[in-house]
Amino acid sequence: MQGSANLNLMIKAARKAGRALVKDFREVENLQVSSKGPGDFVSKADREAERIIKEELRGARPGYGWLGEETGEDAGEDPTRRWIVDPLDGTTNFLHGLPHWAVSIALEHKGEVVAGVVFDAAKDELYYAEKGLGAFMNETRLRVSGRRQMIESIFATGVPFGGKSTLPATLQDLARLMPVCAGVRRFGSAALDLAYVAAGRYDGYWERGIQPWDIAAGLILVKEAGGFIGPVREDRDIFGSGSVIAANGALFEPLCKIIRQPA
Ligand code: 2AM
Ligand code: CA
Ligand code: CA
Ligand code: CA
Repeated sequence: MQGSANLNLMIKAARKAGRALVKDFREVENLQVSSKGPGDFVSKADREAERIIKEELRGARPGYGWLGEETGEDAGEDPTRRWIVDPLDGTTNFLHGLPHWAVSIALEHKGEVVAGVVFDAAKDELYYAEKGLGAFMNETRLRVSGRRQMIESIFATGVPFGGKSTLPATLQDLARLMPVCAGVRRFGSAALDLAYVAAGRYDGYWERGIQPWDIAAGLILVKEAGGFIGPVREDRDIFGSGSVIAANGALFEPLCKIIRQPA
């Protein structure tokens, strides 16, 4: 795919941060880890990766706004464009030596995500998409799965950690969904969950209690791979409600029906 200059810039930043993270991952015992709240960890690797990405992106596009997990929000001169960045999605996996984590970078224009990159550096899988140009993993065009039956399908979610208030609703979702599908996976990286839906590895994904940087890049991957996305509560938007449902076209409605059922 012949991506825009912005997409190429995002890919360059993701690869650079990914290289630094792979080095840290090999010597994970040396990282200074602190906790931002119950079960919510952050390390030198997260902060250094965000620094690298910010330097690349802001160096090239100084006017764009910024929303990053570790450095927060920062308005730019151009109020219509904003980077949304999670430098390391899956920190808990990373710190446990589990090779399932990613760099996530999205570009928003007038409130809509127009480009996204998710880089699984440990597996050298680079996922990227741009509005209207499709979604890719390395050189391969992505397409959501073609499964049509819930009972043949597997779904991913994130089960809230550390006493988050969304736990009871998620447990209820699981009690309703697990008997009628082929399985539910909980791997611990929202960005990769969405990338896997785009790649047709998972048939769908939903999660409650998430932040824009967890999912911004993954959302455009799913859309550009032909999938559907929406919020859990139909009267709210995805970022505002911090909830998302994503699936292929055939399974989106059946999945929504289960997740949107009132308590
Ligand atoms: P993070 O690694 O960037 O913090 C949604 O499940 C998100 O919650 C994950 O993508 C992850 O993003 C974040 N998260 C933070 N702490 C977590 C934990 N202990 N277990 C699982 N996810 C966690
Ligand atoms: Ca975090
Ligand atoms: Ca995250
Ligand atoms: Ca993170």
